[in-house]
Amino acid sequence: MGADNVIIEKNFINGAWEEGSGETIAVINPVTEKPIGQVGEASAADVDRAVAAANAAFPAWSALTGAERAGYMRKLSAAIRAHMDDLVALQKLNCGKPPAEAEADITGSLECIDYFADQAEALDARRQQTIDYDIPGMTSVTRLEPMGPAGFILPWNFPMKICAWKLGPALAAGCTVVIKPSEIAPFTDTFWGMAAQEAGLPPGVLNVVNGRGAVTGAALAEHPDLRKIAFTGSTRTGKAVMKAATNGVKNIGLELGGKSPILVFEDADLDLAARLAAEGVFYNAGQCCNATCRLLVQENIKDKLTEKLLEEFEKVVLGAPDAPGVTMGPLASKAQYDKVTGYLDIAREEGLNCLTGGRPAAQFNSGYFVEPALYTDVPKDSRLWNEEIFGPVLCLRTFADEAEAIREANDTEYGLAATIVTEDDDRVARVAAQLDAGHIYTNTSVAIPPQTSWGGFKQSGIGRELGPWGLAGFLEVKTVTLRA
Ligand code: TXE
Repeated sequence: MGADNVIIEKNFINGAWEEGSGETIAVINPVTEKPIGQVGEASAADVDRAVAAANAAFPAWSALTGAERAGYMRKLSAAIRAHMDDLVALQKLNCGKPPAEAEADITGSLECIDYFADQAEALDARRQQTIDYDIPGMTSVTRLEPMGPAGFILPWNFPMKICAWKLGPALAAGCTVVIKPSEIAPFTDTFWGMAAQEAGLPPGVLNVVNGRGAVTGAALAEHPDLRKIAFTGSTRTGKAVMKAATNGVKNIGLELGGKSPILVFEDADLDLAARLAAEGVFYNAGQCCNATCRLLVQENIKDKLTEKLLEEFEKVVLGAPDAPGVTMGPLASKAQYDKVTGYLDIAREEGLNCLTGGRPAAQFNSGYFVEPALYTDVPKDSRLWNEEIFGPVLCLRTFADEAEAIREANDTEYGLAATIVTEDDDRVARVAAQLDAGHIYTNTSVAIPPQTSWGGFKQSGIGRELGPWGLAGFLEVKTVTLRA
């Protein structure tokens, strides 16, 4: 593996690399629109063997102490560190991310594995705890046990980091895993197999199966011998995965779409507000589940904020990852480009008020580039206001007062994140308490430290990743009640 012109990725099953027995899938560079490599698709039979390997490795892996597993996990992150340059290069090539964004996906995954290595060590002390109650003749202790072999179905927007959000807690808890990377961005996630080899992980603890969702993903989601499926992707596919996971009554973690509001109140620092709204929808070309794509502004500051926003839009430099001064890359795939430009067409049909952008970028000979767009006074029933676009598209509406701001922010089937911009701490407390979202940011950018929680209300998902909640997502609670 490496950032060569033609990359051929295999599947990593039971500690060995093998060709997939399914079709060959081309992987495309979103800047050139040309293939940069291929993966051999894992068939249902290949998935079967990967799941069998994860099951065979489970008893010994789960019997290790947390500290022993932490030792392996630190070697895993050392392997990533040792290949940092290659991984950043792959990320740029496969996802079109500018250098800082490409690097952030890799360093974010390292930080997450290191954090959960600490959690694995800490788990030894709290694996068994006495329950505090007073019933004569009875006493109880709880034991935390690993759930069992787990399957991950992964997206393409932050491939390594989102895998680490699942892999860290799973390995820390004592679970073995089968990873299915996105077929759009499979290279850096296939690297986990190489990292496992370098870290000396026992065969079968970490397996990687490449392929399309309908083939490899579906085989994993419905496999009866997995105990958990952790999925990040669209709400539509999440529902299909949830249905498939009823086979074997698997535990599920779903991190799905978002349509996250940013609420700017009249007392806000408007330079900060404009920067946060723009940054939150420009990062990764808007392909973030927590993109600040629904801007709610108090009506008396709308004009001033719009002026400042336009200045932020003018600063954007679109281009290939290594072109000078680039701040925004292309969309990751043809499918995503078609989806986003489709919404720009819908905006024209709906007659939306477009202040800038709203069309594909004309200055490139190839690549999935889209000019960032700002729409104002977007009607409440507009599809652009209600549906996840996953591109650099910012929609703005105004509100009269705090109650209306909260009502409008919550008026969505999603509930992943929300941002509040105000200088009033009492307002922060009041509004944060009433917003239906899994992570609320106030006067800050939408970073996701591994110590915090990640996951959504409503149709943004089920369960929480990261922090102690992420670890709990891979643990079963067993209570042992004894005669005292
Ligand atoms: O997602 P899918 P896509 C959203 C975003 C984006 C849209 C579509 O709005 O525009 O989803 O992206 C696998 N059984 N997000 O089509 O289909 C697939 O192979 C099992 C939000 O890429 O959800 C891939 O590995 N697996 C998001 C994974 O599911 C299946 C990140 C995600 O693909 C499957 C990405 C099936 N039937 C997209 N069908 C976020 N929350 O950050 C597909 N897959």
